[in-house]
Amino acid sequence: MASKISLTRYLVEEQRVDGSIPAQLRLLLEVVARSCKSISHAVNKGALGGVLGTAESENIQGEVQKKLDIISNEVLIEANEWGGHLAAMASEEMEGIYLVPNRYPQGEYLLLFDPLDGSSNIDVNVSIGTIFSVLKKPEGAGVSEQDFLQAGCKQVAAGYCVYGPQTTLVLTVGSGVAMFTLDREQGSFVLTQEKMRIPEDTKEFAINMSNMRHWDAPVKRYIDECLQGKDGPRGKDFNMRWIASMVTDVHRILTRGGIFMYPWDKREPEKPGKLRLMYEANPMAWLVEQAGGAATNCRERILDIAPGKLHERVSVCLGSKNEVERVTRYHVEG
Ligand code: P6P
Repeated sequence: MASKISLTRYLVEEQRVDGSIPAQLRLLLEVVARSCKSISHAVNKGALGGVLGTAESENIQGEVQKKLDIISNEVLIEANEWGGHLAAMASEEMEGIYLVPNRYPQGEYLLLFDPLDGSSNIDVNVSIGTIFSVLKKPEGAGVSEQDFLQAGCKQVAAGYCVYGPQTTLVLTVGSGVAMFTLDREQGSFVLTQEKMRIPEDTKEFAINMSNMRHWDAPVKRYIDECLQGKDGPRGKDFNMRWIASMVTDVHRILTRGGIFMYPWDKREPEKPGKLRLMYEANPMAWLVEQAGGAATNCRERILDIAPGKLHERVSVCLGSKNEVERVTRYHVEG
């Protein structure tokens, strides 16, 4: 039986291949992975751990926070602040950036995360997850929110961890996408798939259909054509999935293909979309592109978008390349 390759061994061997994982970045990724193990443990306890339900607070997004949102955020902050690999962190759950306290050494990386994506699914035992993105801190003394405002193509690492039937960590440092499954007996993440690939075509779309009446015309056209099935212009039947946890919908797409869409709609026309650019769309877009897929805001490549604000939102269309290109074409054609 082939020996199990741990996350640590994978990162060390990748570093030997192309030097894409300097020691400090490897340390950061291993600390994030350990944090995900802790969050998985808390999530798996559920009602037995007294961690379900809402906290008496809202986040910067104006969303009621779940107890596990706050617990997950604290786990990531506490695990990463002392190691000397980070200068600061940013989270969906915090309004401003979190500077590494002066009592700890300052590092050269910036870590951004959605500590627990899909929180509305926590209390009903549906898969949720952590999404993270790593940037290099620009040269110069100190660190500010401005230093975080880098396009997604500047990421040096990105990944997520799904807390589902298995706890699965998916990661890229720019040389493909690798998947690790938590071996609870050993307490370590074990490599279970390398070079994940998204098929260029698909018969499966993921979108919240209840918003149909609010969509822009190109989105309505694309979904309507899918719904017409093999007798329609697409000449094939489509299936639909919507888990309402981006991390889980994206994991399905990385595993078997598909297209995920959360487009702009008329409900809040001043917002470009619901999902956040810096710590949801950017990491997922890089993972998808590294697996041979595509990711746009329905018009332009997500990874090219120059961010203006830390918590800015974006319209998202990602997954199987040929489907994303069709949706983007419909928007550009008008
Ligand atoms: P809706 C979860 O709250 C999230 O940010 C994503 O993980 C998910 O794809 C989306 O929102 C679900 O939104 O409007 O369908 O509940």
